[in-house]
Amino acid sequence: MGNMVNLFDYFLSDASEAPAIYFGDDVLSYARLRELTVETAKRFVAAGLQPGDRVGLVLFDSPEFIASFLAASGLGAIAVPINPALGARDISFILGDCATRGLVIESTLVSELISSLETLPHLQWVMVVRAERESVPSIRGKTAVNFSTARRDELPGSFPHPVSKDTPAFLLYTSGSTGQPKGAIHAHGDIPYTVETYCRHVLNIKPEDRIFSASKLPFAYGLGNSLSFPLASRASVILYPGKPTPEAIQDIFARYRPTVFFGVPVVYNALLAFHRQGGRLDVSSLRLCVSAGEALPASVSQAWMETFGLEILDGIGSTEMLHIFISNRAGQVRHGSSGFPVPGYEVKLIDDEGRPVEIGQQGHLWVRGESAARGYWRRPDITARTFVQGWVRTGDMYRCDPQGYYYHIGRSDDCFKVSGQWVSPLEIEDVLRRHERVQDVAVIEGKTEEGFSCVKAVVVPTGNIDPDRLKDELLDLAEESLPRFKRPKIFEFVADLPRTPTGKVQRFKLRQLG
Ligand code: 3UK
Repeated sequence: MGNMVNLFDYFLSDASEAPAIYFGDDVLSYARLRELTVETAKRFVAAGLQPGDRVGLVLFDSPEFIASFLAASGLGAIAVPINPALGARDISFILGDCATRGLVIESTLVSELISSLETLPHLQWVMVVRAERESVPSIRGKTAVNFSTARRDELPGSFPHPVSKDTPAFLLYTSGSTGQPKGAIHAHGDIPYTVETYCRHVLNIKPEDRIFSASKLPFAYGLGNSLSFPLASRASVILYPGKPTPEAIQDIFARYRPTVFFGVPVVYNALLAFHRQGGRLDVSSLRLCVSAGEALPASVSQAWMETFGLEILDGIGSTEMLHIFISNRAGQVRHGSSGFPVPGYEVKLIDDEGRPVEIGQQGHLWVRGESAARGYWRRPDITARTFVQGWVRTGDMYRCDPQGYYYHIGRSDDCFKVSGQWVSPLEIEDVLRRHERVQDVAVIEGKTEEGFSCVKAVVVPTGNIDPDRLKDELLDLAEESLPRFKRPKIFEFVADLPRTPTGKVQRFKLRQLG
């Protein structure tokens, strides 16, 4: 124990006047962030938070999020960031699942949660952030206080709490593509490991960098982008509490002039559409763009390059691995590929029987590296299925070309066979997306009238279209570029595709709709 720095010291020991956070009109220096974090820890002490206790954070991207996260770590407690866009049911499921003792929550979100909070037996106190004056609602059986005026007690003499690299520090809940949320357990050593690997070898962030992530802090991707990487590099981060629409991102680019931008593929696609329709996006401050969360279509990557003269570094990461472990590198981008393994991570592609596949063949992607979660919170069953002999099973199908570049084929459960041959939704989606009236598309397994498997395309068209005509044109496009078994037999036109809060298409939902 104690052979490793607590995350509080890792980030805040060197508290200078350099800017750490841009938030609206505020600029917080490292010294100010340390102060805010210490004050937050004192509030947690007064509320009775003990080492090992869980504390839920239902907060927008803000200085209070970072201060609460690092204050919990400083006290040896376990922070549980929760996406504030989730509904009351999901939020209270998570708070109940890991039996949080305390909760820090936005004032605009607390009222609709009161009745479900009252049913949580382990919850003792709630701190409300950004509450107007003293107006904090009462919650039966709980102590509810205003964060800014909450009582503070002295820090324990042992602050920051001594830890090892394996001491749990935070839980990140993920539902994957299906099922109930499960909490990946991450320890104090995991964040520093992502900083020494992906951040150092791929991003190479300098103190002069200003970072902006359209993906939010409660997700592993956003947590790395907006907390771990800028703060460990003594750079600065721009925090935006609202929805990252193209208009909002345009304003942020113009006002704060970020040098590094992180997004998911749908965000890049929306920014390109916005720019085409005359919205002026000033990217002149950017030196690096990163995409993760789902495969970045080659067409989007190419269009971004042509429009803005900037590469997008696509890379695959996961909640279980905490951040990106296969990535493209600046100057060596292959459109449509996730790149090659990041130093510090080992990957393998294996067939259904666990044997390594030949170069060029697709296989199940497994990964190994020291930022891997220690398991799922109190779920020995699914922990044993995902974490196997030091390896993490990603659930993704990949192939590796002779140059060592990895290509995402799809989720293991998104792939299907037509006429006995494997079909990847992504390849077909890429072809259909070339049509100018296709705004979005997802390919799933359909059934012919005879009950044979076939390709079904669920299409979101742009504007008013004649469905029969669009269908014919899409079939022409498919004929030009795809072998017969990969051409869609069934088309469905819809207004929207179901997506996870992180922007991944939920193909399983489309399959269930039939
Ligand atoms: C998929 C990708 C193709 C893949 C994440 C960066 O997305 C993140 O974590 P999640 O736990 O999802 C993990 C799954 O998402 N995926 C992610 N990136 C890519 N597929 N190309 C990509 N570039 O199925 C993976 O198994 O939500 C991303 C950093 C941290 C993260 N947690």
